[in-house]
Amino acid sequence: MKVGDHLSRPFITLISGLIALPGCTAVGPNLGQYSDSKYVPPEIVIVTPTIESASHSDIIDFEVNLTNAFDVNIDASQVFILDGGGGPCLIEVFDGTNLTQLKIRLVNCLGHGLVAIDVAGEQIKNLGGMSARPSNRSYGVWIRNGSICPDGYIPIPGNTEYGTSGGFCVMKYEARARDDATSQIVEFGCGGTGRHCSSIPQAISDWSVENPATPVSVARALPWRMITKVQAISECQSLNSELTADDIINDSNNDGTYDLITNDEWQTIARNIEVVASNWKEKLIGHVATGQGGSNDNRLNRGHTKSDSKFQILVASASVADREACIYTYAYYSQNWENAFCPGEGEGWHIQKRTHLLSNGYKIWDFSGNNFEYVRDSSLGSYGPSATIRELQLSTHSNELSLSGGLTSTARSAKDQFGPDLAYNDESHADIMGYGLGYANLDSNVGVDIIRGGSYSSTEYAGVFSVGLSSQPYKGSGNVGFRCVYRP
Ligand SMILES: [Ca+2]
Ligand SMILES: [Ca+2]
Ligand SMILES: [Ca+2]
Repeated sequence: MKVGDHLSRPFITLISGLIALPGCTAVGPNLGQYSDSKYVPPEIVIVTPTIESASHSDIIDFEVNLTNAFDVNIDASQVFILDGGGGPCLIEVFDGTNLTQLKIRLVNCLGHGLVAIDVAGEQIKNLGGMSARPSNRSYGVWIRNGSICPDGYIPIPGNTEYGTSGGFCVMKYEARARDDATSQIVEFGCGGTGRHCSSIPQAISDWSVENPATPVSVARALPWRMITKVQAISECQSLNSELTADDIINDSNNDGTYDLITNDEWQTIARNIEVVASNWKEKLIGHVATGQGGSNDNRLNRGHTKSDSKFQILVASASVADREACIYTYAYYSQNWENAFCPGEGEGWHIQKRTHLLSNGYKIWDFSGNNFEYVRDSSLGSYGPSATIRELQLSTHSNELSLSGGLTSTARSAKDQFGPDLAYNDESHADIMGYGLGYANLDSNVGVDIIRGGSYSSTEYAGVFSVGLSSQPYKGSGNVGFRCVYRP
């Protein structure tokens, strides 16, 4: 792939490129009077495609606008697919030598997920023979494989222990806000003007009440924050065709149900991630301390969990290409990688890798790290003191309690309510929290809000099982977001 060309650009350019508005481009030299100059390189802009999603039989056309180009000779070898699950696709180039009618078409995309493209610049030259820089990255188009899941959602295998045996669909990314008035994704996800949401008074819990928006699952832009759990439930449920709460939950129109993810659904996903070997550093599932086939360094990746003032690392957007799973992490900036791939064979692995693989082959972004995420439930009592997730298996956490607000109310121990399936017994594990599983903040006896997964600044406290109980509702938090599910 030709991804590195983009990622070697300055930071600010990359950010603006990923969230560029239709028709805009990441690099925009002011050509002005020099527009015919042989000293200004040509510019390639891939126009937003006219469709947002496609079936396997659909064609996807990307028009390409060229500026200051004199000689063009593009064929499929200069077009690169950024495969976010929707590929593979066949590439066709139309009018590859035409300065004004160049068009790129994708056909026979056979996956389920996003595809985007970019174009190399070597074969597009100005009057002086100077080559263009690589194009912008196109918007992603969702490819559907006939899945029962809505666009942007991925299927999750069920787990009878959590009452989800039929499976369900979940947002592949933390929810983004699509402005109802403009239909644009809200760039900072918080109604403010910065990554801190600092222009929003903390007293405002839900900026979207005044600025109505709809939750969508896309890679670009920052996740939806500055929202209460009550409003997050309302936003997810607003996607239903029914109007009353009872009708929504009962699915009276028999067209499935959108909702905020429950703790049972979170556990279904987290325990699925737990038993997929490639999510582990040593590609071995679970307890593989020294002498059992691995070393005591084996652990699950924690995602984007390390903020840093030097690199201005805070909450981040994602990539349409799942392969770029280390994008915008501390490791990515501090180690100055040529691209956003995590190191190693295959799709690579790093403790800050932002994707996890599910047993059905789908990938989910930021299930650990980036934003904390609400679940629907509230807690009703004390599970014991705060502890690492690994320690939830100990006798100090044997209380069995139920949660309220979800779809089931089964009483469980802390390990079964929030923790992994397997037992993790090696106390000398190299990971300070043990196996990258995360931390359980159980300080409050009764928690009105439960947040999972940790955030961009949680470091070792983050993990797919991490949990925080809060006795007060979160109001106007810049690091708490949410994720919707769809129950077919
Ligand atoms: Ca709304
Ligand atoms: Ca329904
Ligand atoms: Ca998250």
